[in-house]
Amino acid sequence: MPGVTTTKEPRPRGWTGRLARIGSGALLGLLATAAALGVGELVAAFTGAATAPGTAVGTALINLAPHELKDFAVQRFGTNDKVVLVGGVLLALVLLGMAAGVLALRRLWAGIAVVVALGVAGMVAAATAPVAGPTSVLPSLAALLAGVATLVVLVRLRNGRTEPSTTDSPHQTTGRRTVLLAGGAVAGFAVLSGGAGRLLQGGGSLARSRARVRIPAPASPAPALPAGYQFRDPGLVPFFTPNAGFYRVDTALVLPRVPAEQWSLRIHGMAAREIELSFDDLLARPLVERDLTLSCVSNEVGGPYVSTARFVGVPLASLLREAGIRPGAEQLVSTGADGMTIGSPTELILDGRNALLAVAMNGEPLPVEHGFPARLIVPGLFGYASATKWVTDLNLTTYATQPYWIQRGYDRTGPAKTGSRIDVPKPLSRVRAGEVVVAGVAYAQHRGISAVQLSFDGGPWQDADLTTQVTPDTWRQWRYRWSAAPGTHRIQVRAADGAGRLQPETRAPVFPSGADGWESIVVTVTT
Ligand SMILES: Nc1nc2c(c(=O)[nH]1)N[C@H]1C(S)=C(S)[C@@H](COP(=O)(O)O)O[C@H]1N2
Ligand SMILES: [Mo]
Repeated sequence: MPGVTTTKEPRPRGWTGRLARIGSGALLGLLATAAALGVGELVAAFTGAATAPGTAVGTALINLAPHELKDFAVQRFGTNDKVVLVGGVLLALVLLGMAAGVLALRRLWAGIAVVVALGVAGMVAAATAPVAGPTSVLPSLAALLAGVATLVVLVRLRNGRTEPSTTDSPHQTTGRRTVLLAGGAVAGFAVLSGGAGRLLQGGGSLARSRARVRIPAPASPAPALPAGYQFRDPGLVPFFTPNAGFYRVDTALVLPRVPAEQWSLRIHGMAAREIELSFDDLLARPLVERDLTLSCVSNEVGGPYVSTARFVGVPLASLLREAGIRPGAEQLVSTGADGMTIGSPTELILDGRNALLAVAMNGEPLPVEHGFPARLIVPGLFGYASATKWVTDLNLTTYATQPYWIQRGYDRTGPAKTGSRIDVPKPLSRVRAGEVVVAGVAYAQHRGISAVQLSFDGGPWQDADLTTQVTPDTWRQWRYRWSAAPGTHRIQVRAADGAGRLQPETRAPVFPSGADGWESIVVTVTT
């Protein structure tokens, strides 16, 4: 280190000295934060992945966020919104931890106070989570203790090295080495504990449970697919969305891990008798297989949060009737293992539609991200009002009970809105003049689609060709062969549902009941 031999001043002088001091403070803080987070992950292997400090804080932020921010995140980052959130939380923790280190070199107690505050924030977040248990605070508590201990030890070592009484060069050299060794040990410990924690949290047990599940043949198979149910033009999404491509929207930062063997469903509330079912009980019942389209209230006009799959499950109405629905049970409030609560009108579940407690999707047990081992799906309702994943509890109740999204101001019923989307050509793309295929999907779950129309450059509306309707619960693809002349053109699309009701032109935002408006794209036609 330049200047060490000439200076007698133990305190850093000038901006280089100050900078060096800030740098080593930040490094100590970073190490303390890493040790804290590592220990937190390790303890969370026993208390549940959702209770790890960073995850608990992230979850709390999701639940506190105003809907505008949530909508923005879903639209801007899509399914990546969680990666962005967790990254942001970790970055904030690391920066605050570094600040704690810098403070601690001056005043140890001040640095400790920051670490304690962070740990307490984690504990509060974990304790107030929707699925909090008595042990939920332990990872953040352990992280707090590990963070403080690391900070104290490293600061003592580091300050000991530059104490006025220890400025002799030989002493300094050993001191420096000790600090470096201690720092390295802390870093190694953080990586090991964090890595072990993550490994243990994952565990192969869930994958094994899912691999063991055998879904019996449905007593009522899906009706045969009619001829012409699908167009196959390049760029068009297939009728059945593959599971890996099925859109995913939820507030779960870590996927709930519910092995089928441990799953049970409780049906209670305004019911004549309470029912509890195991997964085997469920599979022993007559299963039905249905093709259903699901969409998200957060989907913007022309957006990607709509998909279709072949589901197998138990009719929800039969389960509720078995429990004996008492008069006045207006709403079924379902709860997922992530603590999510979703309310659906009882009347709609009972009106004969294919409301399912689903266990399989496109020929396999539900993927974990789509609700393994069981989820609800009620055709005609947006996902937030019907499609509870990892469902474990069905409560027959009144509208006085306010589920998650209703507390946040969304529409109480959540009917899925009619939508239409242009998939080819892509917005702002260039196509060659001549015949150009314009194609996409349109959906109005449970009402069906009766027409899709296109307008070019504000001209008259033209009918597009439609695939054969599979069921009113599924989307239809549409296609139009356009004679494209060179230039820049605007293409607009609109659909009419089964009752002939056109999508409204007036734009509506996602909040509080789903977006409205006609999708419109601009393409350039070249000669
Ligand atoms: N347990 C649970 N279920 C949930 C959610 C959730 O956050 N947690 N999100 C709902 C929303 S808003 C939608 S749109 C659908 C999406 O289902 P998917 O991810 O399988 O497409 O799940 C619904 N079910
Ligand atoms: Mo949604």
